[in-house]
Amino acid sequence: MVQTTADLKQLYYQMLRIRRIEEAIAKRYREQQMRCPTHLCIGEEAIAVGVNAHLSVQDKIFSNHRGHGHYLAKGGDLRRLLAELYGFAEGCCGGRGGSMHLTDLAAGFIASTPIVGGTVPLAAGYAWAERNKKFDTAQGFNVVAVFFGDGCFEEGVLHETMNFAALKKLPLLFVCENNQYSVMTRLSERQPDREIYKIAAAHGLQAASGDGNRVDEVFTLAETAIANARAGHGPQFLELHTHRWPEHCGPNEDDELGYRPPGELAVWKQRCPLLRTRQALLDGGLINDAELEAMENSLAEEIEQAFQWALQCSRPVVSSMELHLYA
Ligand SMILES: Cc1ncc(C[n+]2csc(CCOP(=O)(O)OP(=O)(O)O)c2C)c(N)n1
Ligand SMILES: [Mg+2]
Repeated sequence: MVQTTADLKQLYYQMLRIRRIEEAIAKRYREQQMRCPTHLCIGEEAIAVGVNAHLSVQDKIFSNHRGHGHYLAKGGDLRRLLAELYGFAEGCCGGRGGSMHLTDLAAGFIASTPIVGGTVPLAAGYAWAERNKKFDTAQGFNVVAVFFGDGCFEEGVLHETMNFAALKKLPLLFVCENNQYSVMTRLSERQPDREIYKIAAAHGLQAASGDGNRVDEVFTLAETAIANARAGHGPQFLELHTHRWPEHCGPNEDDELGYRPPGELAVWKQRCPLLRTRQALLDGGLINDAELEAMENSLAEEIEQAFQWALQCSRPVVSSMELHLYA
């Protein structure tokens, strides 16, 4: 449970930070200097923030194509994220990966990849290594979390990995961001009418579902799941309901394409995770306008400085072309 006002404010600040960074990326993306496909997480910030609030640097996470929020919430370096989007050598992946290949080992963000389901077995391998370490009764296991979408639930490798994780009692948290869509195809057109988390439970995982747009709910569900994994109770699964606001890939909105039922996006915008938390803070007299403005100002400055840093970086040199290749 979110215990203190300071905690709730911190969760709000982290969500706001991701939102403002994603908006700034969207704005600059239109200048056509970032030449990599970019999937924004606007509307889905509460999941990254609520889960990562319980993970230390010793705990590791893996992510997918929509990974900026996960990277930032885990403490990944903003400047190196931006440099990566521009393809510069100082980027977190040396400018070779772009938006969908992020890493920040110092923060415990191991990797994201664009192959749907690609990082799921990698996360299990990491969790298996943690499971095989000597158990520290005071601290428990280091936990590994892997973030993926509802579309990934249709990948065989996810089900094989859930089976393996249950068998080996891995300290692994599966986080399914169910935003109802795989690109432009609704869940109801792709999967029979059944709940994702119940299928995970059938694989032998401890599984729960909740409102992924309520950061306090995500925080509480993740707290229990991560404590269970840490204590050696085996793999955990969270299905969190949410919605992506922008187009699947790129900086724009695409509601005019008509793949969502009319009005659906507007309903989800009313369920904005930031709006709800800000209202709760204001209603409780826990924050005032001056504090909210100070948050906005400090973020605007941080983001501007990070872009300035990233924009003076340099292209990878040709002689480095064959480095980091494995064949
Ligand atoms: C194995 C594989 N199949 C197809 C794709 C193309 N693809 C990229 S993202 C995506 C949709 C993924 O949907 P979901 O997992 O729900 O994540 P979301 O984009 O909704 O966050 C697809 C099909 C891919 N990258 N990898
Ligand atoms: Mg989806």
